[in-house]
Amino acid sequence: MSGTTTRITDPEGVTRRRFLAGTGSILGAVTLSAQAIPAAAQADSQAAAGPIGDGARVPVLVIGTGYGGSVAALRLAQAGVDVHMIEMGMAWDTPGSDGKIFAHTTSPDGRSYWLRTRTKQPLSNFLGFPIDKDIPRYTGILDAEEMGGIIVYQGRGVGGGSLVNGGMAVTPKRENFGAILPSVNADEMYSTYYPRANAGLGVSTIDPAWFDSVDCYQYSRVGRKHAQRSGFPFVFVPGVYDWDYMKQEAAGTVPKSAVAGEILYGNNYGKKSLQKTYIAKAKATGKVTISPLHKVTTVSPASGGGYTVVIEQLNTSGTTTATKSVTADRVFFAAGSVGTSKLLVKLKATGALPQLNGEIGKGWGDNGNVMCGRANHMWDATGKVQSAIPTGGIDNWAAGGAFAEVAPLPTGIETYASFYLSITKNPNRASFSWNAAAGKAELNWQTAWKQPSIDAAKTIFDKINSKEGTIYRTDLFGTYKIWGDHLTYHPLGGAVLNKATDNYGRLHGHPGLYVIDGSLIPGNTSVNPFVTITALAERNIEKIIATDL
Ligand code: FAE
Repeated sequence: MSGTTTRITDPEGVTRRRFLAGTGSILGAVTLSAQAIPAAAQADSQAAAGPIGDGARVPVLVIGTGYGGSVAALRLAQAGVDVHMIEMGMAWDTPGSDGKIFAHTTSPDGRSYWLRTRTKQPLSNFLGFPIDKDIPRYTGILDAEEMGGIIVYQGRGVGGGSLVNGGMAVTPKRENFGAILPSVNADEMYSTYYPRANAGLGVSTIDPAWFDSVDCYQYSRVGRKHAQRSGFPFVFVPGVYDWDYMKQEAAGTVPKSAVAGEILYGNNYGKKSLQKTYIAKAKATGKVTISPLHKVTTVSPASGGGYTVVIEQLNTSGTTTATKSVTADRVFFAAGSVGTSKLLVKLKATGALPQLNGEIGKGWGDNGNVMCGRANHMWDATGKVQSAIPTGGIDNWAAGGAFAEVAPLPTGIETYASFYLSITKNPNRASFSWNAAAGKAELNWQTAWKQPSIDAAKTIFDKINSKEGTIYRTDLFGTYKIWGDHLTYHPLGGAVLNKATDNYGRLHGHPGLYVIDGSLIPGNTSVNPFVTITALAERNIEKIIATDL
């Protein structure tokens, strides 16, 4: 069973074994076995879902099954429209031979990464040791996409980012909204669409009394104590994890997921991913069909009206097994900020959609993500058992441009580390462009553009370190490297609302084409983005249904 094997065959094998012996950490425990991968079963379940046929004609085709795509599918179906969703990743509804659908954080296997032969963990080192390892190449759940100067982490599969994310479901402060989506009426968002999104996603906040008493949030309570001693407000971060289930996990009465440290590669229990909320409701209408392991490559006007959509069917090795051409009256781009931007810059540059305007590919930001760790004193233990779902944040947005979440470090051992993901006010914006020679879209982000994020995060952590007499950890992102400034989990922009599209996501120049995902948001949401992506999608689809259909 995955997670119990410690067979280590990577080049650092000897070092790894010594490391395991030295620390007892389960972070290094790895199985390279492919048995956990349910290839045949996944193929069966995809057949049962009824993949789209070559030559099909559909009223609405949605590219991608993340937040934007799921909202569009549900609301269109409720309005009586048949919808077909195309998803490049797998269905994630079939257990592997270990009995689990998703691999554990500390024992990644083929299920964990999208078409990689070696893991690319956000936290690449521990105690100075590199912790990445070889895995079988497979259409796994987390894509660590290396774009110019930044690694963009994204979910792959039915449910998009909701499969892999931390479930932190944060509505931005009203006072910050004008800077997030300047062309959108804030009154409507806060009275109607944020509440609708929060209800649809099943958002709730942890019971504070339980938080104060349970072992698995000791790390978060230490984070709160340090924040408050330095005069920073600590806020509870709402989430989509089922807190009642987590209480039972902590009590040992149900199989563990968050409390066992599951995050990044899927939660086997407890997290209300889109598969359990919007997508479940959409499927229940009987009007929504999903084709997993299908990737859209081209959209162009069809001669008889509507759009011709070319789709590649993939196997679990990532090889194209069929190419299908279908016609859709309307197409919703919901492939995520990177997926939608890459498709649109290609379609504009290659002349497939010649009327797209010059804003396509622009306004891309990383939501100011930067990570760091602090080394605590021995009397400030953060706990061996850490719930993988963060639930608290330090709000220094107004004064220092940073909102820092107290993140878990679920290694299974006491690390005496506090670990944080900061969302910061980083003004840098990148653009996607089409490289015709290479035949691919490229992003011009530069690693040095993270400096404003580091500066903003330091407004919190320099002060806490000085107050507590502590220092930054330098062993988590390399050797003697403090900042995790090479990545983002929150790609936003590339088809910005009211610029590349009209104020409701209609692409200029091509009636019947819409953008409805994170690419509409110009680079920053001041907090974690999926509630805003969902609320904006709720707003836009309501208008589109009322006026266009
Ligand atoms: P997304 O959810 O990315 O869905 C796009 C879908 O389109 C994916 O399933 C793709 O596989 C699919 N796709 C792409 N290209 C194609 C194509 N050509 N053909 C067919 N399908 C395609 O888009 N946000 C929070 O608010 N709170 C958190 O706690 C949080 N934690 C995160 C942790 C991790 C590790 C990661 C990676 C992200 C996290 N996020 C979090 C970000 C959040 O998941 C992300 O903003 C949303 O998922 C973006 O939603 P979209 O609908 O834009």
